Amino acid sequence: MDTEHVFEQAKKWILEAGDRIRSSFDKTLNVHTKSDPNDLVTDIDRDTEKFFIEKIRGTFPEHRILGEEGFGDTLSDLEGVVWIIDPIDGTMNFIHQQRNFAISIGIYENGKGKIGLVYDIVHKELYHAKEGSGAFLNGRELPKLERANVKESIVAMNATWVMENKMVDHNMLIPLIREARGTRSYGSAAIELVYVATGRVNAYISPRLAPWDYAGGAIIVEEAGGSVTSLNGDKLDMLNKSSVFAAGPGLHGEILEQYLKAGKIE
Ligand code: 2AM
Ligand code: CA
Repeated sequence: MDTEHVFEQAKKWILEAGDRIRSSFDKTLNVHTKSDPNDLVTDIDRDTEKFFIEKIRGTFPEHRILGEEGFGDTLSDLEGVVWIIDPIDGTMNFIHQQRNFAISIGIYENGKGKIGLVYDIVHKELYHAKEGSGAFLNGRELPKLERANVKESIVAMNATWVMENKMVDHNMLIPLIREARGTRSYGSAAIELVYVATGRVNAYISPRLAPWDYAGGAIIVEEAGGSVTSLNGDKLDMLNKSSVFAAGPGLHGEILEQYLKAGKIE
C-alpha cells in the first residue's frame, strides 16, 4: 500500500464527509432504532458510510471495507488492505447534543494498523496517525505521553459499567474510581481514545465495543506512546467485538495488574 497516497485520500474524504454532516444540522433527522431502543442510527450515519464506500471502491477497488452500518464487505479475515469505518461514533450525542461525535477510520494492512483518522467535526479537530510517524492533531504532532500514576489520573468510562451488567463484574471498577483523581464520560469511544492520546484523559475503559469504534483511535493512541488492549491485556480484535482499555505508559500496566485483572471479565 502507498500509505501516503491512501492517507491523503482518506483525509480529503473525512473532511468532506464532516462538512456534509455539519450542514445536516439544519435538517430534520430521521432516527431509527437498531438492536434495542437505545441503539440508534440516522440517515446521516448510513449516507456517510455509503459516501466513503463509493469513494474507496472508485479509487482503491482492491481494498475491503468493514463499516458499522453494514454497507461494506463481510469479512472473515484481515488480509490485504481493510478500511474499518464508523461513519458516526457517538450517534446518541449526535442526535441529542450535536457535539461529541466523530468519524473514525482505521486502515489496516494484513492486520497491522497503518493509518488512523478520527475527526471531531464540531470542534474541527482532526486527529491522525501513520504507523511509526507519531500522532497529530490538526497537523501538529502530539507530544509523547508521559508516565502517570492512578492517583493523578482522569479515567474515562461510562456509569453503565458500575451497574449490574452482562459484560463485567460491576464491582471491579469501584476501587479504580475511588483511587483515580476523577472520571469522565464523553459517549464516543473514538473521542475518548484520542483524548487519551492528547492527555486530556489518562485512561479509557469500555467493556463492550466493536472494531469500528476503536480501529482508528487505537492507532492514534499507540503512536502517541500509549497502549490499547482488551480489559484482559490481549491484543485488540479487529473483526469481532472486544472490551477496550487504553492508557499512557506505566499507567496501562498499573491499572491492568492492580485493578482490571482482579475483576471478572466474561
Ligand atoms: P456508536 O455511537 O457508534 O454506536 C458510547 O459509550 C460508545 O460505545 C460509542 O462509541 C458507541 O458507538 C459505542 N457503543 C454503544 N453501544 C454499543 C454496542 N452495543 N456495541 C458496541 N459499541 C457500542
Ligand atoms: Ca456509529
